[in-house]
Amino acid sequence: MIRPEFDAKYKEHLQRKIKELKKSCGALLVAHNYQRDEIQEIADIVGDSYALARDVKLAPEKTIVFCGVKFMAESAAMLSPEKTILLPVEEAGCPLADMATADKLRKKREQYPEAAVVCYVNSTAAVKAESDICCTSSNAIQVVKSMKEDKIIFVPDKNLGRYVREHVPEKELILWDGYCVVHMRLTREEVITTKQLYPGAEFIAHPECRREVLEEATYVGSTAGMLKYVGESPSEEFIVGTEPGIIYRMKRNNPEKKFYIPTDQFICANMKLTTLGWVARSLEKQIYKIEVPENVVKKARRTLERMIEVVK
Ligand code: CIZ
Ligand code: SF4
Repeated sequence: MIRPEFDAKYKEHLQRKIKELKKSCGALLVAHNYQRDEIQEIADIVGDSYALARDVKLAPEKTIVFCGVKFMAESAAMLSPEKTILLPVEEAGCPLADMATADKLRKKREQYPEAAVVCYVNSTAAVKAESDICCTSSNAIQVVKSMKEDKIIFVPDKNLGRYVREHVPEKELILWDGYCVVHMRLTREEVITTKQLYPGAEFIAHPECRREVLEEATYVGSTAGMLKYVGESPSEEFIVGTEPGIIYRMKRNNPEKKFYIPTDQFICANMKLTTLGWVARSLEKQIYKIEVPENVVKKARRTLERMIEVVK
């Protein structure tokens, strides 16, 4: 790092400024598990997209600064229509979510009229509006099992879909050809080499990873699941198969344990677009307000609420 003293001072300056701005406008700052460490340090709540949407709904604050990517802020906005949800960087999207469109999904439905549509939370509001129920990586298996239909169109992540299919063999899953551009990068070879370098470490992975990678894991789950697992497992060392932002909380909760990443190519550029400077700007200017068209909100909210009813 160039000029580390300047960076440390500047970081503190921005964090102080954000705290003051937050206080003066009564805002709540929430951050996804993949956000930068310095954002997680000052966030009021850190979690996965589902926990954040739920906590935003329960919070008394009327203004929420959502440090994450757009589909997450949209879900929070749809579940809390009375609140103002600000996304600090307008361009913070998710390439996986953009791999499915409402139009293409409607066509797929026509092809399989007897099938139900389960959409992963990593999808646009428009795709959620065309789906029957939503799911997250923590509850995808439970949601698919709960459906009365035998045939399920699972959109948009094929890796998570394949993982669910293996756990729910009684259903026929039609997979969408979408994937997370970050999790797809990790190869089995990289995992095997990292395991050889750290023979005492357990490998844990996110279901958005390739199947060959998941086969190497002792635990497969969402970021919330992984956090719980590393706390409960007797292992002292872990190779973490997901975006390394999660390691901030893993370390904080388990200071005596060690965490390794199996590739240096595992950064989600969209998640990392949000910096302290952009958060301060978001609070100062009250931007960017997330607004989902009313006709989309009605149907998409129902899709989210159905998931909440199934998993509660
Ligand atoms: O649902 C989320 O927050 C995502 C994208 C990942 C996870 O597994 O928590
Ligand atoms: Fe989207 Fe993958 Fe980034 Fe998550 S890690 S926001 S799925 S691109």
